[in-house]
Amino acid sequence: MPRDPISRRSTIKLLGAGFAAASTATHAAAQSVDEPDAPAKKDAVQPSARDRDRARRMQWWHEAQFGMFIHWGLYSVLGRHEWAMENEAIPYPEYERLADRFLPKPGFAREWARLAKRAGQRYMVLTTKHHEGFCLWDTKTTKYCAPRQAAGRDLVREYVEAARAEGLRVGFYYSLMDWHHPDGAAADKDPAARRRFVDYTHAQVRELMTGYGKIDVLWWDVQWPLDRHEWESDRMNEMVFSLQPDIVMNNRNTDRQGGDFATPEQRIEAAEDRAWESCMTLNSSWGYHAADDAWKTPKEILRNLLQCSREGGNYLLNIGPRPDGSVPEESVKILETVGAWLAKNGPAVYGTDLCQPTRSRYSSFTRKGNTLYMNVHFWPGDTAVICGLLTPVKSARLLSTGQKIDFRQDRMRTVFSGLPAQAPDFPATTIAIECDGEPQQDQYVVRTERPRPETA
Ligand code: JFZ
Repeated sequence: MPRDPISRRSTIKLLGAGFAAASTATHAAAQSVDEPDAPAKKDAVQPSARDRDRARRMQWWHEAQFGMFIHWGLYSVLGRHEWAMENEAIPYPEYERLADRFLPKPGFAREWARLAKRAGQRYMVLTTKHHEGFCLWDTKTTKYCAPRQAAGRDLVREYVEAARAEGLRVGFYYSLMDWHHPDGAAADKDPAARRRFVDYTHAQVRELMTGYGKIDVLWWDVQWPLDRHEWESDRMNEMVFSLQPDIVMNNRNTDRQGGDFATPEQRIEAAEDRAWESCMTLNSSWGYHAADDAWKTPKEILRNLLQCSREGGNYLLNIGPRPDGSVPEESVKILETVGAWLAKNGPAVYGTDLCQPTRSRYSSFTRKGNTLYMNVHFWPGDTAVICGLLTPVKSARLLSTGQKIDFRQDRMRTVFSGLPAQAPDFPATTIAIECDGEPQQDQYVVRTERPRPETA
């Protein structure tokens, strides 16, 4: 069965427009009321006001499509995955001494931001503090932070400035779980410990939300050992929104409920009726892991990006820099390959709508309006075929060169012919197919309606 022809992305946009209109109406109505700020009324409109505002806050994020995740901290010195501290039960004094060797080179953040730009990524999300508890910014809450250790600098500030200099949106990852804080585990059972730990955390988040100008994304992570009520997450989110009215946040501080977007990890899974972002590593670690050679190929990465685009989600792709901030060459190469492809074929990815056609073993489809992008990742040779494309095709061309492509179409098959024997582009070659309406593929017509042989 063809899916709902209205894309989720367009639905989000439509809702956004509707909500914007409703918002204006509510605002006008509120102004005619004597006490527009009366607490009871304000509380009553609060949840829907936040929901209404979501479409506005999320607009840039949907358009951005592709972001850079950066896992970087003391674990980068060890180079054995960001969980090494727990996985190897490294004693605290020994782990803390890693700070002596965490020495970023000048300009590391500009290198990341330029790389993200070349990769076609439009936002960045940096681990301001991972589970290890070491803070990359200048915090008043602890001495266990880069400016007061050997690094001697506010690395978050350098990152924010670098991202802005390249025109990229700025995101902060923040781990609620903290293996270093004395109350980080006791908070679960001991109310006094919890009070201290929650206050510490709220204070850190306030610093991050006040000291660095406009922050575009707050990416919460692991909330162990407390639930959203114990974290006082609703109050924490209100504080964040009061300081950063345009920010978008995931739902990893609210028992995975609510939030602006869902965060399927290491997999692509469209969330129903809400925004989502698939985050993924390039090898199998988030933090620098010197011996992890399980690199994905540029083709795998591009196919993942195309799948996110087709299903209406964002792709947040990770790098794990070394302690000096340098990015492993394998990562650079993959990102540059994908970025070079995007520079020529961007319309097949950015600003796309949900795409109903899926059936092909050599192409990933994406769509914008009535244009179907057939992103051929395993080149079939001089002809390429789509089965059961019901929407009449008006014209076809190679996206990167504009070269016209011959085709013929009937109800069973649309055949693109006269193609080069070898793939003209890598990791995929995109055929832009102009259709007379929103492209729809019937998955079953081929099996049920195709004339069969007269004898078995
Ligand atoms: C967390 C971290 O532990 C990890 O180091 C990394 O930062 C990653 C982005 O987030 O890991 C998780 C969090 C959630 C799940 C799995 C791993 N999950 O819900 O499946």
